[in-house]
Amino acid sequence: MSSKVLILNGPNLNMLGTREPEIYGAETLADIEQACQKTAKSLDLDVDFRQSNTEGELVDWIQQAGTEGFAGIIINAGAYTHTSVALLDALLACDLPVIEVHLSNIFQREEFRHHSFISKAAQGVICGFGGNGYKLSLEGMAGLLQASK
Ligand code: CA2
Repeated sequence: MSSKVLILNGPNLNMLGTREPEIYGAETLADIEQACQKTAKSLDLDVDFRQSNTEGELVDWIQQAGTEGFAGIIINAGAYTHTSVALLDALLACDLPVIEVHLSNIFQREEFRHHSFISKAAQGVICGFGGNGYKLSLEGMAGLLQASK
């Protein structure tokens, strides 16, 4: 049976492709989801791809991930990356492998983006590869899940 991976996207990521293509690329979130579905298939993974602008909804999804049968979480928490102890606590408690992904290289940007609250809960962090970072995250997750079998 394929392992199920939950891919979570935080605030404003639904706006991708409409502004700031020089930072985030020209792809829409729907384009990224489509590429993730394709990559997941090739890795024998099932992907559930979600986006929310609400911190509490992201916390709820993380809390429910275990009982919903997910084997791992990939998360681009958007700006909550730099502010949210609530997301960190939920990720630490979820007992699943977590990979943090960012489209942009957050370390090349403003100082306030250099710190991530959620990295402490992540097995790995991928940033700066645009939408391709999601594909790299899925490959990383497939490796982690294979190694834990
Ligand atoms: O680089 C990333 O993936 C970020 O997580 C994206 C967040 C940003 O706050 C993080 O520092 C880094 C912002 C996503 C918002 O993207 C937009 C794209 C187009 C138009 C408006 C927002």
